[in-house]
Amino acid sequence: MPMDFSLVIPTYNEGLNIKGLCGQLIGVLENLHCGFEIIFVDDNSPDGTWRVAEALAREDKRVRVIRRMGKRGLASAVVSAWALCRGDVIGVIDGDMQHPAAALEKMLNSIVGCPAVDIVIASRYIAGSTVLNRSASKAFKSKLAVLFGRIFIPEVFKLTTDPLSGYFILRKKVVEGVKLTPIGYKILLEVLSKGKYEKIIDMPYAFGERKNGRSKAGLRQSFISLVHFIKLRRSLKPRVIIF
Ligand SMILES: Nc1nc2c(ncn2[C@@H]2O[C@H](COP(=O)(O)OP(=O)(O)O)[C@@H](O)[C@H]2O)c(=O)[nH]1
Ligand SMILES: [Mg+2]
Repeated sequence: MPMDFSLVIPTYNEGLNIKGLCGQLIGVLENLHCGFEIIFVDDNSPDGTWRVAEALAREDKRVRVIRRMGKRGLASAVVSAWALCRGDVIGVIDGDMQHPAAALEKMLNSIVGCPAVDIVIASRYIAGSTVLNRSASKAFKSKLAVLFGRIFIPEVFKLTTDPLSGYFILRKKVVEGVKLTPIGYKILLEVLSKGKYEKIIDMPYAFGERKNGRSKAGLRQSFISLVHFIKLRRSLKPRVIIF
């Protein structure tokens, strides 16, 4: 596959998950015969995830680690890692194994084989996708976020079936020279609002269960998402409201 791919994995207390995930990713990416790098960006996790990542990086030169000191935030971690990516296609995947490594094959094939495509989003909400055992409270919070998103930034929410997805790839030029200033979790919204792109594809996949550890997405994150929607509303062109 003629391209270089950089995949970023944001982590916070994922020490028990990343070895298995990294092995799976390397297996999938080696089969695609593309150049690749896997970049862990860890916010100095108390469980020492960065230490596990550094051991993986010592074993394989294609694995890199960024350890951020004194900073927290999924989306800001991803933005700081993307700035250091060498690939012409970049991406993001969670570090808890909810996002199957195998889905990358189709995602990468559809960007490489089609020059018009700039972003490929793994979507939980199209035909062919499955969502495993999501708790009622998570499902409710997600529905609420979609509702608020549709109210505040409808032009962004109609671009894809899963604007809150945390698993996607894009051509680096989409965000090159673009100032991304996300807060909270929803990095894709920032890309869709500010990036330079033409075609987006949604890809079905099997959204799984977290392997080990706990989710960090609590009520606080829901509130931060709401503030993010409002910030994006202000940065986008005003909507014309006709009475
Ligand atoms: N670097 C970094 N990663 C984070 C932070 N918060 C969450 N993550 C990672 O982002 C991914 C998604 O977080 P998770 O807690 O699973 O959210 P959920 O899937 O919405 O429940 C996981 O790999 C987390 O370890 C953070 O503050 N900094
Ligand atoms: Mg998760």
